[in-house]
Amino acid sequence: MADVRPVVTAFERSPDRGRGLARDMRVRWALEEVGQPHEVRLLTFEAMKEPAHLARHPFGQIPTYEEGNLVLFESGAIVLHLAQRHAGLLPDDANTRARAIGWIFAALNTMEPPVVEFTMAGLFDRDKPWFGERQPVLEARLRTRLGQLADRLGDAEWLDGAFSAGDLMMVSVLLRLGSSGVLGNYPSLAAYVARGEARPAYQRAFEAQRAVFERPERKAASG
Ligand code: GTB
Repeated sequence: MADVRPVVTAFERSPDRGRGLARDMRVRWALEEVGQPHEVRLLTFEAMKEPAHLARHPFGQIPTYEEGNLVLFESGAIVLHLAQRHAGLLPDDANTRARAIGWIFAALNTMEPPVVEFTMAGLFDRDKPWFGERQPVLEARLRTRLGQLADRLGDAEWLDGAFSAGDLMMVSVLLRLGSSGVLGNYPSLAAYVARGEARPAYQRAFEAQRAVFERPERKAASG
């Protein structure tokens, strides 16, 4: 790739307080896996809604990715782009490669919605009159998918042979369940997530985003 480093956008102050749960983390992780040096542009919530950022991201969100003339939004598209441009995140064999891409979509399209619905309700809807009835429904839907995923993973290390962008995305999605305790009933999935977190590339990406939260100027600003 050219000398100019690609630029990723991330929260200036992530609501997750440095726990690596925002979606820039999966892009940072992919960049570390493929060994691509990069810059991170930190944005306030206000800046995310300004024209300069809306030109990059029609929904005013993070992450975005800039590489020369290319501007991308959607974490899945960015990770897939990186996996296709660099060695290390997709297998060479065409069919295995197609299946790994399938796992990226499964992570984003089949697993992430029930994970997000369940965790968001737990965070923001506890005071709602319908919470007591709704949350068990969301949890049951989530558990159905987790059980199916655990069945498929079995005692394998990764979802389909060697670690791929599909695993990177699946682990990123499951990480959001961390504090809920739900994964406690799925030891093979908990171990799968732990294997992902133990990868040196994940660790480097995690430390980089945590360093943003730990910055002295951020601490001064938040009192
Ligand atoms: N489908 C898009 C993608 O995959 O890139 C979704 C992007 C997205 O949801 N971005 C969020 C955002 O910009 C940040 S990651 N939100 C601001 C806005 O919409 O105005 C979601 C997120 C936020 C916070 C936590 N957390 O605190 O734990 C976790 C995840």
